[in-house]
Amino acid sequence: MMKALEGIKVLDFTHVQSGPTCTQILGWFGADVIKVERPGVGDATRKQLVDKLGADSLYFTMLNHNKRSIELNSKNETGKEVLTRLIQECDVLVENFAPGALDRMGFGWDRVHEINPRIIMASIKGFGPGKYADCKVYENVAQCAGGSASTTGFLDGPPLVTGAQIGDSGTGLHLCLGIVTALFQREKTGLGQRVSVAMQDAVLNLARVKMRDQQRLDAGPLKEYSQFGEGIPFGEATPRAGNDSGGGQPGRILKCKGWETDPNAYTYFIIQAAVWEKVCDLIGEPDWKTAEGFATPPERLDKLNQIFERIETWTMTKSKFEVMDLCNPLDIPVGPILSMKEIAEDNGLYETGTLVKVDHPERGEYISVGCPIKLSASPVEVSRSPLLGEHTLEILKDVLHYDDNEVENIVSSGAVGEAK
Ligand code: CAO
Repeated sequence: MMKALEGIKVLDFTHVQSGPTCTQILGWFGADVIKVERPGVGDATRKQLVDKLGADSLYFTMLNHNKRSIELNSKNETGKEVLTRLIQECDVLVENFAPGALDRMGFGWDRVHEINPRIIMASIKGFGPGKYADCKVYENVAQCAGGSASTTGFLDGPPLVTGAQIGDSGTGLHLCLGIVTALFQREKTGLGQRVSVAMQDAVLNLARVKMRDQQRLDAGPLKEYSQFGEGIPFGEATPRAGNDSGGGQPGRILKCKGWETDPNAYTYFIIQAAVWEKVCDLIGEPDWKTAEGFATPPERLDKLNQIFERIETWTMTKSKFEVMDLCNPLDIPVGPILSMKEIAEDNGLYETGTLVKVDHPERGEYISVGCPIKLSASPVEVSRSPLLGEHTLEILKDVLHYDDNEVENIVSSGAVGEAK
């Protein structure tokens, strides 16, 4: 079956996590993603967090499926010529170098646009224009600068970063949307354009509800935060909300049977107004359905600790899966806290392609996360990440149409390392 982005060629000048997540999605949707890597070195993640000596790390393999790799020194004169030819051939250039690196290479936007006016050039930087524009930025820096860390964690503890890579993968997703939107616009104008996403901006976009709460503070305390029920005054900024729900429906993480020994024997439990009566019956507090101070959502806001403590005495008698089985038929929203081990063992996720098993020549079979976006007419087949320079010759010949003589000259110039 045809793939949505079939025929689109991507010059993938990305490294580490933020850029590679973006180009990996483009590859899953059918684009021909050509990853350009420094000869002999490649993407730094190939050799980071190594678990199998000599093999590309899971860090690299899980971020670089469905790509081809060419080794190319973009600072070598012949390498620059090859890169120019790649820019001519490709529809999209994606990069997440440090600010200014591409200009120093001689391939800033003006030059790239001049070489190929149809190309879309997509960039990730840590910050947008302004006083921090020149900073190099990694995941946790973005989580802090985008407002996520200051609003994550418990009120009496320090700011916390989250395990979900909202700075890197979150920004990659934003960039991906920008690229396909620019491709769509190119259909009408025939012209490429620049797409830029700053990691700070992407995190802030994902933390949008916390900016909502910042402004609501002017109108008084945030009553759905447990802090309100505990009588703790609010300060000037959106506070950390522990495990309180970010929406209008109060929720908490509650202990389940086995919590004393299992760090993940917990459930998330939401007391949605629409199912309050069912919650009361389930936990054995039928009087709360009509009792003064409990019957309506606003009345309950200053009693959330009492209410959730009572619900927890019930959840502690059940496993997190029993809680799910009992609450789901009643439409009470709950969610077991699943460990990565439990997720890795969930057959249903393999059936949908959300988890996949991939074979790799250096490391054997490993589990990867497949494409979370499902298109009914563009099925995703996850293929393994390329070895460093695995497709150098193939790309020089088949994509860039160099003849054998020219390829020999390019190889002997040192521009592509030891071509494979
Ligand atoms: N041939 C020759 N040189 C190459 C090359 C190639 N194929 N690929 C990269 N290089 C060079 C670059 O041109 C750069 O050289 P200069 O410093 O002389 O300009 C050099 O390699 C290093 O590139 P870099 O500065 O991007 O890499 P770094 O490891 O020092 O920094 C990072 C990494 C991620 C902090 C930085 O790239 C950055 O801030 N990127 C934008 C934000 C981002 O994406 N962060 C997410 C990272 S994941 O947490």
